Amino acid sequence: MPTCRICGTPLHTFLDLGHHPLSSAFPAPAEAPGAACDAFRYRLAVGRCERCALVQLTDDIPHGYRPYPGYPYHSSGSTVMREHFRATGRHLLRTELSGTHTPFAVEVGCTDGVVLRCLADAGVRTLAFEPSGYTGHGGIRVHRAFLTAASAREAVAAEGPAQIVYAANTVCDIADLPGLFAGLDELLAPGGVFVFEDPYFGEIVGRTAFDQFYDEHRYYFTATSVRALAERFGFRLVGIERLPVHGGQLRYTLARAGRRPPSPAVAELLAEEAGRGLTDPAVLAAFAGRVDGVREDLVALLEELHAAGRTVAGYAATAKSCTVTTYCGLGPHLIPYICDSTPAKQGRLTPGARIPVRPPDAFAAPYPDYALLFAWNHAAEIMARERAFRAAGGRWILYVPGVRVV
Ligand code: DWN
Repeated sequence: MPTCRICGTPLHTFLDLGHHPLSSAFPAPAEAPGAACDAFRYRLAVGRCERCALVQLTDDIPHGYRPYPGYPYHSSGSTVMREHFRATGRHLLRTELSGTHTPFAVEVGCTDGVVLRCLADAGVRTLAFEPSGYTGHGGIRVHRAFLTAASAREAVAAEGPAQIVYAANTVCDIADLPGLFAGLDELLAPGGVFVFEDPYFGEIVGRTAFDQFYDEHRYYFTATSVRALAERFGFRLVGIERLPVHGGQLRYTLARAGRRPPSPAVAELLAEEAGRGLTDPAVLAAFAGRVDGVREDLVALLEELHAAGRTVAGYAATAKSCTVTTYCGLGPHLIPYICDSTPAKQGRLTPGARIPVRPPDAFAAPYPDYALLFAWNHAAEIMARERAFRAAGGRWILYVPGVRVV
């Protein structure tokens, strides 16, 4: 029986989406299916800890399959995300870093470093812990290591303690959360804070956004589970903000126990989660039923369009699209290609489904009749940019929170 990675209590598995390839394993067309980077499969099932309520993948991915060389994701691929991270930098300067003499800020998993760049431009000393080997950090200093007690001690010896450690879309990926908290304990100044943002499980359930489940996200946090996690490691959840990006995220602020009272927003969200019964078995069973319904509706729509001779392309070969194509059994017969703006994905095939990835300008050459929007979290930005598609008679297919054509 799978057990909680944090407290060892049995997990209640509420969703099993079958066996999936790694969401960032885009093979070259010449790679033979059996030997290609997308040949590896893991079971994509999600469970909730009976004790600390932490929602997590039930199965571990064996060491050696990740991280990937040349990780193909970078935060600045979207105008909205770039502006979100710049605004985050300004927000941290105004709040946690204001009034601090020679402040020192650390980011864990910075990809292209938009937040740290913003802080560095304002005179803050910055350092990123980024083990992936990704190199496009825009000139900020990077320590190519995970944040652990040992790597934190090295940083403190060289730089002194940090006023803030920040992470976006990273904590949910980290296998060794006890190691991360040991690193935070070493690295943070006594009054320092850990601020992190990740997809909110409450939004995943509310929107039936099952495609947020994939190998890179081991944990799906709630205020309730983050409070328990923080307290286990000597910290306290003192702040919560709702963020509209990536389909609905939460930004959590943790301080050392006894250093800062929680803001009213913490108690409010804890009460809301209790009222919703967010991780009650009946609520989770209903969610799993809705996920099945989305699959049925999406497959039926795509088969109907195919039978009617209508053309359909995918838009954005997201990590989320791997979950959708694998779980729904979609391949090139229903989606002959996906257009994506990431050069490292173009000319390759999507993991498992093996749908060719084309550059964005292939979208208009010619336009398909329908476009299945896998980056639904960027819908406003993409639909505005691609308004000529609608003007030419094209229609978008969305599947979150339910399947519909717009
Ligand atoms: O946590 C994670 C986050 C936040 O992003 C990672 N583990 C992986 C990644 O997930 P994703 O791939 O589902 O993220 P996005 O931001 O929904 O999609 C990015 C992909 O979409 C890239 O391949 C680029 C593509 N894209 C595009 O082709 N045109 C994105 C936009 C905004 C566009 O206009």
